[in-house]
Amino acid sequence: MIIKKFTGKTEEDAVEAAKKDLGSGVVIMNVKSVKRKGLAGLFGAKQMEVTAALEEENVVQRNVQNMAPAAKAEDVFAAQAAVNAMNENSQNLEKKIDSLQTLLMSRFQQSEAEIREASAVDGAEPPMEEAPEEKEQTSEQERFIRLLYNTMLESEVDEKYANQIVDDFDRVNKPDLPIDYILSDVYQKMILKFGRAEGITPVENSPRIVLFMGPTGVGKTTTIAKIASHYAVGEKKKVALLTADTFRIAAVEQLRIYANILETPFRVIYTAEEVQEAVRDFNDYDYIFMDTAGHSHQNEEQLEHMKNLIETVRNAGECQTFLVLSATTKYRDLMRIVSSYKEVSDYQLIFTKLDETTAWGNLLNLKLYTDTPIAFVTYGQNVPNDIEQFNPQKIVKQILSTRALQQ
Ligand SMILES: Nc1nc2c(ncn2[C@@H]2O[C@H](COP(=O)(O)OP(=O)(O)OP(=O)(O)O)[C@@H](O)[C@H]2O)c(=O)[nH]1
Ligand SMILES: [Mg+2]
Repeated sequence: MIIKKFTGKTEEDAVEAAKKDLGSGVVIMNVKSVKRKGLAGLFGAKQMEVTAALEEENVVQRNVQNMAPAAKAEDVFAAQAAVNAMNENSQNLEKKIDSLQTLLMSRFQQSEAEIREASAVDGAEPPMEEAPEEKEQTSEQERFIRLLYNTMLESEVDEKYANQIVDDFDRVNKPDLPIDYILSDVYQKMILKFGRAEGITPVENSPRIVLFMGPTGVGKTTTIAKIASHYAVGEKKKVALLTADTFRIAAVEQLRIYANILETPFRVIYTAEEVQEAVRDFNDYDYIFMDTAGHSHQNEEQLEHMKNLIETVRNAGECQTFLVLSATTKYRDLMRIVSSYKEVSDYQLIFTKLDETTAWGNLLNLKLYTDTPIAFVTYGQNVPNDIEQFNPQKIVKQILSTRALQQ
């Protein structure tokens, strides 16, 4: 894998530079605003920096195109190792996972000691004692990969995906590969699997309409309040709040209270005409956030209603749709929920209540099951603070260091 940083005046410029250098298969792993180097930086000029990665397969493909078939496996590995060794940014990334490594290594050493103790009690030979060095190494790697695999399962990564990650790794495995390389490789692969969501993007000369849908009680209204507060207070944008949740009076009041606090206009929407009217009336606003009624994925009538509403809103203006899911929901139920939205194309995911679970693997499961990126996560009831843009690095660290391991 190649990991490199690129800078530009805007995020688009930096992404463009990454694509120019690494090709269109590049995946953007991180975006941040940085001070410019040199004198420009002193005067506060900022620029955007993106961290871009190119999957191993792509690197490998580029490097082996002209190699003789017999030499491929070894040479591919050598080429890849060289790329990794030369890549300073890759080393920086590895530094970041130092703490994770320490945690996993101590767990690994502990389980190795347990194996030795058990064999001593049995009076059996310690495993692999007579084996050649290479075999011992291979075995240590296998045990480490199994530890990573079990850790993923503890975080409730679905077996199918945990196997995929481990199998991906096995394809490039080599007997003398150090286990910190294995960890860094698995970590990077998982980050790439998460990809990167578009998030909420502004529209020029018309409002960005953002519609939130999802099951009951997952935190849709609370999440809207957090996001609306970010734009209205943090970014001083013109924000309007709408709700189509007319099923419960309390639901209307909940959003009205937030609208009052944020001093933004608020409207209850009953019909398609009212959607169009609202979009016309708030035409000079930056963002229109729209709440909807939570519903069971088993209620066909409500789902039909939701699909019609989305179509109306999409026809009325520049709409982005977010499906809000709770991380505390079982994976099986999450699969059923997203299946019920299969006719709604082109949405992004928000996961709430990360503070109430250690089943972070569900986020990876859902991303892979739906091929839909995660844009935001929320981790508490506090408005506006308990929300952040989805950060794959952070969640992968959590997946690979379950609470069970930290105890
Ligand atoms: N622990 C935790 N609680 C949350 C989070 N987000 C929302 N909640 C709580 O979940 C409950 C439901 O939140 P709402 O925002 O009303 O959920 P909703 O999806 O709008 O619910 P309906 O409109 O009834 O479908 C409230 O008690 C929120 O405070 C979160 O990230 N963590
Ligand atoms: Mg609600």
